Amino acid sequence: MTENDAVILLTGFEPFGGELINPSWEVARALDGAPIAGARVVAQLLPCRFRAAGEAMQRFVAELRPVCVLALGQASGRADFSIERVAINVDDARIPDNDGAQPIDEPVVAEGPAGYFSTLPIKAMVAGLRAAGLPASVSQSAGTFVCNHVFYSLMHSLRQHPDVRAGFMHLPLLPAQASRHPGLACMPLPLMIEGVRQALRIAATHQGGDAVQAEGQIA
Ligand code: PCA
Repeated sequence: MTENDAVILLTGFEPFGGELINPSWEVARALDGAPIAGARVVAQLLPCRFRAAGEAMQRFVAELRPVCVLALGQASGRADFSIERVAINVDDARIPDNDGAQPIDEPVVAEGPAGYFSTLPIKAMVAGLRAAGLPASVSQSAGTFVCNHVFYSLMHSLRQHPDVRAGFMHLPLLPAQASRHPGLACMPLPLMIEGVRQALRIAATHQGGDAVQAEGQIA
């Protein structure tokens, strides 16, 4: 691996909402520098602050010119690798971010489209993870907090570059976190790292259109 290798940008968040750790950053930093499909993973930390995180994501994309981007976030209560389908143009915060900001029904990007779809092969990623014995699903909503804001900012900054595959994956809590929230699902860190490594490999190498398999939900 050299400095000239193609870059896969992998982001994680700082802790928020009273947590002391965020699995998304623990996974991202563990994979920093990893070779995947001839490219090199570059991990970057995002603040859990609406404005700063969106701006940081746009800066990382502009500076690193990645061939593929996967943003990771924590989703308390989710039980598996949760691959997001769509980012929507709204901030609606149930709790304040780490800056104390709590936007309600504000657009991520004024005059931006209502939403952007992930450009990752999300169903091939779900299928590949399951085939490797790892639990995964397509998620129809990344929420309306900082993760969705970053996901939307990412897709907006790449709207003229459809060749760059980009998207978002939520992760469960780590066991130490779940020990303080009885009943919530969790996953050990080594398994998370392995799943994200496999997901990145599929994201970077999958040929053609996405896999065709039903991963929808009935309301
Ligand atoms: N999860 C939050 C923001 C940061 C994170 O890891 C979310 O789902 O919006």
